[in-house]
Parts: sequence; structure tokens; C-alpha cells
Amino acid sequence: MASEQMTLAAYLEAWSAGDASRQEVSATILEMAKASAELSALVAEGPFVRGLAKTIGDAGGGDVKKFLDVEAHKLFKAALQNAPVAAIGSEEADNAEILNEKAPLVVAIDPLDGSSNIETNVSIGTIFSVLPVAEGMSPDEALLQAGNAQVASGFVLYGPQTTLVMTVRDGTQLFTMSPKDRVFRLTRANLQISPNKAEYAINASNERHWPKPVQTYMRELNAGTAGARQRDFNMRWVGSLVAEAYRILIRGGIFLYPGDSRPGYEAGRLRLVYEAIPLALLMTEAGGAASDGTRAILDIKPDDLHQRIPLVFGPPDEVRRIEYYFQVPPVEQDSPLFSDRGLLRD
Ligand code: AFP
Repeated sequence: MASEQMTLAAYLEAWSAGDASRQEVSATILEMAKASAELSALVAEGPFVRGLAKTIGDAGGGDVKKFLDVEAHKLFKAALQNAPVAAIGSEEADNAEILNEKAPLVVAIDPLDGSSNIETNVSIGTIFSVLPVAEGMSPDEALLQAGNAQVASGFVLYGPQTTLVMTVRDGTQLFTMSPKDRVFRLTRANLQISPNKAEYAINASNERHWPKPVQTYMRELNAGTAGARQRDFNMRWVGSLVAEAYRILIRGGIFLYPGDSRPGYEAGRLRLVYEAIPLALLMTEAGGAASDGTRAILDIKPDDLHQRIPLVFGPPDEVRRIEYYFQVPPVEQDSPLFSDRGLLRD
């Protein structure tokens, strides 16, 4: 069905093929894409838009609220008024906001991820999750379903290109917005995460705060060819989750933002509902895995719209390895045998 260069609208038309529920999902994604094309233009204006990166509040837990965060929220909320969406659960609003109350879908969204990178001209993005409103379910309850309930998810990367990475649970598809006509076209169909890329993404400055399983795993990677992994690893850390996710989908690697001992970081920094859950579906549909270190992200039922979650994603073998280290008692991890050979031979 998916042929390179087909437009997002054509792809969704072929996928929904007369099915009313699928047509509702398609209409929602098309409204998200339209709004992201508008946001892309605003981001590209950069310093010509007064106060674009201005801090206008504190979102708590190390997150500050920027002017563009709020503008992005308004943009997507206005767009989704035109879609079959009952409510939007946004990082930029304390509570879910009702749009079309009896509509069959809800959308969880991080309107602008990576806002600390706006003034440094580094890629930033939008992350979204689309969930069904089951019979008798309120929009608030619909937003707090486990990630396995998602009917679609995606993120938009505002970088050198504006790209939409999206799944309707039929593989992970990459659409690039042509600067000529601002139309999204399929440029990579059915992405598959490479299992072999020796590259990790973690904020290494937090090493002393990490739990021992993560310290053990990272010590092995940094031991290079002389260590248990018997290969040298490279590091990348952009500070925009969407940029890391895009790179890992394109060339492989492992991402970790663990919980750590800093006050407020016990469950890490990233949000479950509108960051980890949508990304986990994209990774899984691309043959990867996503975990909080002990559970698959897609199995976790959120308690709160804004709850944080430790997040690891990448090739299944790497994610399983990290999960295993969370099961091994720390004392074993300190033994010389472990540090030389590790518990899992490659
Ligand atoms: P901002 O939106 O506040 O820039 O946070 C971005 C983010 O949530 C995520 O996109 C990054 O992966 C992560 O924070 C970077 O966190 P550190 O600054 O602690 O490395």
C-alpha cells in the first residue's frame, strides 16, 4: 500500500479505505499535520518573532514554559477542534481540555518538545498520541489508557527538514514536508530499527545520580573493546527527545533517561502519557522496544496526565539487557567477574 513519495493524505486514504473509525483517525492526523506545518513556519521565523524563546513560566521539575510552548498548544488545540476529538491532554495545560465532547477520539500531546533548544537553533518537535474513547469512558479516562490502546501516534521534527514520523499500527512511516508546497510525502516506509548501532544517548552529566543497573550498563558501554561488550560505543545527546528518537529510528542506537537520585527526578524527567507512550508505539512498530527499566511502556496504565516515567528505547536486545540488570542484585554487579565479562555474553 505504501509507496514512496505518496502524500500523507493519500497514505491515510488508502489505509482508511471506507472504514469509518479509520477515517476518524485519518482526519485527526491530517489536522495534526496541518497545524505542524504552520508551527514549522513559526519556528523557522525564529528571532524575527519577538519573544519566541522567552520564558513565561515554570512548568515544574526542571521544565520551563516558553512562549512557543504556549503558542504551539493553542495552534494544535484550534486545529483539533476540526477533528473528531473529544479532548486534548497537553503538557501545557493542567487538565484535559474538552473539544467535541461526544467525539470518538482523544489526543495526548507535547506541543513543543525541546523548548530549551529554541534559542540555540537545535531541532525541536511535537509528540502526539491518539486514543479511542470506549463506550462509557470519559475523555479523562480515555487519556489515561495504557499505550497498547493507542490507535495512532507520531512526532514532528522541526529540524533541517520538517518530518512527521507516524504510525496507525501498520508500521512506522516517515513523511517529509516539501518546502515547495508544504505537503508531507512518504520518504521512508516501514522503518526498522538497526540492532547493531554502537551508539547511546544519555545525559552523561547525571552519572553519579543513576541507579546502579544503569551505572553498570553504561560502564560496560564505556569500557569499549576491552570490556564485556567488546566494542567501542559512540555518544550523542541533543537534549530534544524527538531528535534522539528520529536518529535512533534512522540509524539505530539506545536511548536512556532513567530515574535518578536528584530530588524530583525519581521517575526521570520525561512524561509517560504524551512522550513515552507515543514513542513506545513508534519504536515497537519499527521492531524496537521501550521500557521503564522493568516494564514495557505500552503495558503501563498512567495514573496522572503529567506523571513522569524512566524511559529506555532502542533495539529489543539492548532494552532487554538493561531490564535484566535491574533484576540482578547490585552486589553481583560489583563483582570483578561481572565487570570483566558482564552477565550476558554478546
Ligand atoms: P525541554 O522541553 O524543557 O527542553 O526538555 C526537553 C526534554 O524533555 C527532552 O526532550 C530531552 O530529551 C530532555 O528534556 C533533556 O533533559 P536534560 O536537559 O536533563 O538532558
